[in-house]
Amino acid sequence: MENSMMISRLDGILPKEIKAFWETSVDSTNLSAVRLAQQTDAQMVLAIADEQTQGRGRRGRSWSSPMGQSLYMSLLLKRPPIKPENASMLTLVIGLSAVQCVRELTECSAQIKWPNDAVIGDKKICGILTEMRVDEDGIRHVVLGVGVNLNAGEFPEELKDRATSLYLKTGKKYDRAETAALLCRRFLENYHTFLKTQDMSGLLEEYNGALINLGRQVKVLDPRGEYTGTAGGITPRGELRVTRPDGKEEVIYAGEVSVRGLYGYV
Ligand code: BTX
Repeated sequence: MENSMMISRLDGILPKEIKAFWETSVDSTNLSAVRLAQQTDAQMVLAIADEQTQGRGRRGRSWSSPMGQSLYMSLLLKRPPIKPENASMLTLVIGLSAVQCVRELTECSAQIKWPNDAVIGDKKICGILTEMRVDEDGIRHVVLGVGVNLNAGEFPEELKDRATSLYLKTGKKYDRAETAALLCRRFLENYHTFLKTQDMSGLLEEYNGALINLGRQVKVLDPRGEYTGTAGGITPRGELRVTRPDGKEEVIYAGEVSVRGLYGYV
């Protein structure tokens, strides 16, 4: 069922090249975006829902998405002019956009945990799930799913240690439509910069400036063997530079490995 009151709140604040749908309850907005994209010729489709019953994280994990509390949105790009091998960097582009959005809304010093979580302090404020479908003509679509914890007053026991919301941080409530529109505006600006080179060169400085891992000790969860090192910034291809204790520099690619702080999540 469509939430027409909320969709009207996006009028005039959402970039006009994006066609938006706002539903009450869906399984996952990453899935509903794919369904809704078939109903429109628009090249960019935004699916938002008040609630997700099967909100998804990466690698089969779930994303807590209770009714009306936070922003659950997916931006689908149809046939983006991007080579499939460059598409994973869009995760970093939307991650940067989410951090910019949170900073503008709250003046909180939100940071990026490479590759794409937004954190405040050592707690996750936002998660991103990028999915792509490719066919013989290249990328058919990319779906950039973003969950931003806006007005949640508490989290389930198992998330309390690592999750926070803007409300818990600032004591203020945030408008989901305004947040979605601002995030989309920041994404489009960054996306245009990205398209010029199809890599992170134009966004490198800003991304590295927002990176919580920079200069910190990290544990690299490489399936071929874990190791610790010191994180540098990202490369123009969006890989993280990590220097091992013996001085050897590795560049790590998000699809293969993840990083943790030595004493916790960041
Ligand atoms: P992730 O795999 O990095 O994070 C998932 C993990 O984060 C979970 O296992 C849990 O520990 C923790 N977690 C779950 N819910 C929350 C929450 N609300 N806040 C903080 N931590 C949480 C991150 O995956 C990708 C999440 C993308 C979510 C968006 S929402 C719109 C779109 N639709 C959809 O199904 N997913 C995306």
